[in-house]
Amino acid sequence: MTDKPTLDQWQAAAAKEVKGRDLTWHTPEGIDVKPLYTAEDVADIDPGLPGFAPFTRGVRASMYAGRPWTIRQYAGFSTAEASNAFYRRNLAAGQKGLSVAFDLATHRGYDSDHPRVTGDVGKAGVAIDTIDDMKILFDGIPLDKMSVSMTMNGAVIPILAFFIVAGEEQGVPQHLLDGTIQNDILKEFMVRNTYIYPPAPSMRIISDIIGYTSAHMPKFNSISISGYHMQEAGATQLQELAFTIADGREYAKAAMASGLDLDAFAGRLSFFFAIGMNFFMEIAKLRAARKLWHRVMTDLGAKDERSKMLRTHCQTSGVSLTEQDPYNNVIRTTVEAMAAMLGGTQSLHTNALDEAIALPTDFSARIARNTQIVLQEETGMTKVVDPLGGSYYIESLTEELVDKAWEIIQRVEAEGGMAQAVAAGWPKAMIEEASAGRAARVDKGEDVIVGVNKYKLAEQDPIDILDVDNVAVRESQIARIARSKAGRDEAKCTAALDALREGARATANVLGLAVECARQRATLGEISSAMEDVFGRYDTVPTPVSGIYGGAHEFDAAWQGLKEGVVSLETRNGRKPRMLVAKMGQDGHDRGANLVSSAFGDLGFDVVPGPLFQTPAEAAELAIARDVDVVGASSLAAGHKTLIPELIGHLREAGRGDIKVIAGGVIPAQDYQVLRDAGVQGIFGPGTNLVEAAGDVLRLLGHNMPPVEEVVE
Ligand code: MLC
Ligand code: 5AD
Repeated sequence: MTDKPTLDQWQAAAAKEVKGRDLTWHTPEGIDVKPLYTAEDVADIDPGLPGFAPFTRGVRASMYAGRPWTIRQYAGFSTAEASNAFYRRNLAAGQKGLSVAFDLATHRGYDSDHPRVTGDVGKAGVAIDTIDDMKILFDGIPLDKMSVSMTMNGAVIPILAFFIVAGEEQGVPQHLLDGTIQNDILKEFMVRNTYIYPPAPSMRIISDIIGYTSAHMPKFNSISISGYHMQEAGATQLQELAFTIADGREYAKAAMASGLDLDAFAGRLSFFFAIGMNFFMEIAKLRAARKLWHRVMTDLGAKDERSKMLRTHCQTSGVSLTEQDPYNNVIRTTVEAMAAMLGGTQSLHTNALDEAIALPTDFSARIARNTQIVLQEETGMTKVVDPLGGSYYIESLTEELVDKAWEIIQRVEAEGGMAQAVAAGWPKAMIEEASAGRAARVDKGEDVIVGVNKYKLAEQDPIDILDVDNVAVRESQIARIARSKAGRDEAKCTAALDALREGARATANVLGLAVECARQRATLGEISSAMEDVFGRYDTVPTPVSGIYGGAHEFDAAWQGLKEGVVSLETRNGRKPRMLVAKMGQDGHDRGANLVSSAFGDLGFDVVPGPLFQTPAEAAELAIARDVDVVGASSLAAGHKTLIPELIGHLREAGRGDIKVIAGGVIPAQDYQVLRDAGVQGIFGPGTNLVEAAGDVLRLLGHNMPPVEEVVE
């Protein structure tokens, strides 16, 4: 018998094969992943058993062998009728739970007839103005049988009130309502930006909801503490993990401070994570999250083991998907879905292949849904609980993530908790730095994205996409608001709204009062503004990071050429080229805008980072007041066909048609001609290389320079 080979012998053999090249993978999380893990790496690790503390291996003993995860596709568009029909088709085809996407007007507490939301109604989700819309949304869907998730954070009070009353009018008492409300405001202030009120009253609203649901809705998950949007905004998986657990801790503390007993509500706190392309890191992240949450809840004094279970929904990563060669997205989503299941998720949304440019069609939704059905029903993968448990790599990575995340969570605690940290701004800055670093690696070809920076197609065939006619949706919503108002008892409605306003001023539970407003047919906008009268509306100013994108390109000839171009424009015009990065409508997705501001700032542009939520008239006014050369309109929520032409109209009316307008973001090729006809002079879709885009902008501003060499072959 030969002796067993030693680790040193393996090391030598591997080094010989690769001629001494270092095979360590330095991940963005700051983890040095080795090319081999062995029993030595896990000698001190005992992950325990599924269904038992600390739940590293899963929250249920039988996991998917007993019941598979819920196939819960997030959807919503246009009117309540159209979304209801879409839900019913999907449920008939094998979807198991519902998940409602609301339009941005609804998110931000505006009725569809509000002048600030003309470009947003029905676009990125369904428009809900009144309890009548909510009833239509769930028509024929029994709310005591179907679990419903609603992604709502800003206008969470009117939406949850409408849901409760829709159940009531369907004959379902609130204690039987099953579902989840997102209700996670801290990440809104960090990355998603659909907040309405300032942080303090927003935190009070969350405690009110936790208090109300724990008393009256025992089956309802009061919050979905979300890391998803952090990863979408560019966070590393470690940042996503740490900040999400820290957010959870903050909410639990806030609810306790409002007088609630931890074990009375903790079992209904739930979570939500993104699952991107770093396969094993994602699996380890979910396992680490469960272990960390158990630790945090034990620390806070929870007694009931169910209070310490981290139950989560996952969604495959939208930002990992591409406009280019879009069928590759099916592959990416499948890989991500497998990571979510191997990590032990309770519920999953798989993205559609047209994700980078539009909302799903029936066709793309079918493939997305079937990705999960095939995994559940054809592969046998659900038969064994936590099949990767005991893997040297997975167990070791799980522990490393636990330790590294714990350090960040401790830092948050030391600085007064997550609400404080969010107010101080450092988590957002950390995420934006990670985002700029990732963009630089992609644009330089260091991080490969197939079809975008490697193996590019010579020609792209556009695919069929869903287009929502927001003018028609808006008109039908306005008509329904009028009908709803005509049928109500004005005096009772006003009295209910007055009671809500007074209750907000005092310490009453605002959800309880809003339920009465919903019964009296108050609209979403009316309920929101009754609270706004007391709480105020919150605004922030973007603060793009600097030096990261430019720093990564410092030694590139193309980048140097661009910087010289900027200097020559400055010499010619007597001032730096000036660009307004505009965000119009209720689209708060600011990752693209922040990246552009920061890269162009690094190049030497004078960048005016426009505030979120401007109307086209306000953006035009700001462009003129700051005398910019070019406006870059960033649109990620489908309002571009309405908002950008309006902006150009306002510039022309003011005699400043000379200010150039370019557009960037989630803009399908089908819309390019409409925008060009309206006067847009450059369009930059998803996956745009910022170095190339900057060359185009310099040429547009009159700098005579050759096309920038392709950075990546
Ligand atoms: C589960 N059950 C089992 C079992 N597994 N019972 C016996 N044996 C097993 N093996 C039981 C559970 O205990 C539970 O009952 C019931 O079955 C349902 O299972 P679940 O595991 O709780 O799943 P689910 O109901 O789907 O709830 C999952 C959740 C929830 C807890 C994560 O919060 C949820 O559905 N979240 C979805 C959030 C979402 O869709 N978000 C979209 C965001 S999109 P009981 O009685 O114990 O409850 C977004 C994008 C954007 O945000 O716009 O920015
Ligand atoms: N329908 C389906 N999916 C949606 N998403 C956002 N809005 C909708 C909608 N109305 C998904 C996308 C996006 C993520 C935030 O949620 O995947 O990346």
